[in-house]
Amino acid sequence: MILALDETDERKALRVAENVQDLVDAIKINWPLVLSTSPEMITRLARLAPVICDFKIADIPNTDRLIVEQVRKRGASGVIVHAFTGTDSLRAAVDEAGDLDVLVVTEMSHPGGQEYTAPLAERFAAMAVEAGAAGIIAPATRPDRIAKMRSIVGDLLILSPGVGAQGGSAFDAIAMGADHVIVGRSIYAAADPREAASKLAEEIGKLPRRRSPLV
Ligand code: OMP
Repeated sequence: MILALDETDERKALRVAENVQDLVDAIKINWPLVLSTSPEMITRLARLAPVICDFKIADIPNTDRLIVEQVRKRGASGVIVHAFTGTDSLRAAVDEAGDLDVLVVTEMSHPGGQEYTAPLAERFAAMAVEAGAAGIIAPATRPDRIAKMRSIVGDLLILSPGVGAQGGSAFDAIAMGADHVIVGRSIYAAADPREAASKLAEEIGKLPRRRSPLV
């Protein structure tokens, strides 16, 4: 399980991260928390758990490369990148990544994800394999699509957001082939984040583990 820490109050964010660090495989940080605090938050969280920078990088190859370089220098373990910018941009990100896991967005989990990302998701998944990415992001809100993506990416990691607040189920996502679920509001906005994370861990624990934890 990966915590999506989109909490914008710095103290609350750190409190949640400290409370659940032993229950999660990684912490994902996105623009809301980076912009409400500072990029230093990446390094601070990396002392608690592996950090994935969800910057959904989508630019020309040189800019992608420069962003990935900064993410790596901050001590992150993974970075999320879009594929729609093309093979050259994706390759630039992977080439710069070194030990950093590049995770490629395929089909997005929200309803709008069906408009533009879903029709191209299979190509994005194939691009991730060809570019040498570590894994992909596929929607827990449409678990059948996780199974489809698994058939394309083989042993690559599949991280699956959309659990809880967006209506997806952690159990179904893992059962359909995800390695990790990404969970935000259902944990950090819960009255008791640790209890919420424990319940999810228990739910996932009922399934055989596909592989060892991220990083
Ligand atoms: P909750 O809906 O609060 O659990 O948060 C989900 C997290 O996953 C957020 O940080 C989203 O930005 C992220 N996410 C999606 O929800 N859908 C996607 O298709 C892709 C992502 C992502 O790349 O992590």
